[in-house]
Amino acid sequence: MNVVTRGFAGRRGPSNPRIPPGQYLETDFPVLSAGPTPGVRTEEWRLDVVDTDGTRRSLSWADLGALPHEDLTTDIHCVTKWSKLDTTWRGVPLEAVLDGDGAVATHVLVHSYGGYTTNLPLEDVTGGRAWVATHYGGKPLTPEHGGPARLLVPHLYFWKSAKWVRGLELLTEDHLGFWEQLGYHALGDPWREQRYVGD
Ligand SMILES: Nc1nc2c(c(=O)[nH]1)N[C@H]1C(S)=C(S)[C@@H](COP(=O)(O)O)O[C@H]1N2
Ligand SMILES: [Mo]
Repeated sequence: MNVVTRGFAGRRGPSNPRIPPGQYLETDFPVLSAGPTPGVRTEEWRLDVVDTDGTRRSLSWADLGALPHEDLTTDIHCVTKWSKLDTTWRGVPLEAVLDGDGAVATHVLVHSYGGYTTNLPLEDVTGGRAWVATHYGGKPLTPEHGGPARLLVPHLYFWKSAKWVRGLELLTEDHLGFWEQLGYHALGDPWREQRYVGD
């Protein structure tokens, strides 16, 4: 029996256990971009992986397509407080993209077309927790949502899921990205409500 009244739910936040603290359920898919949408054609698209010793591999769209893809359904949580449940994606697990690179790395700074960056601990993008996503909802990613390819790290706030991914810089220390330099949390775990530095 559901004994949670409307008033109780209103004071204590959503009763859905899949909604992290302070978040509300969104059914649309809002677009949040800090700048204009860069138009990147797949023919020119590259993903550079730069290891801690400076060695660089550059993947083309065909290279990415040749890697094993996964279909996944997951919830996403934006720091502006919307959460969206059961979003469906197709992408390449980051481990397959790294292909053994980052053996001594602790962090990765993700670079996007347009200049956006975001930092992540390596352990948060390995172990089947991050993808280079090429499809959303069964269709190729639209440009406003990060097409042709974006990072997808659904267990962290969605600003970590860099759209228009361009490069992965492997590091032996944490270098803050775009929002992180402006005071957002270095990790950004929605379940611990790590929105800003000090949370
Ligand atoms: N390159 C890039 N990636 C980005 C952003 C951005 O401004 N530029 N915004 C981030 C933020 S704050 C969020 S909430 C999500 C939004 O993704 P969406 O527009 O597909 O909803 O993308 C993240 N990735
Ligand atoms: Mo966001």
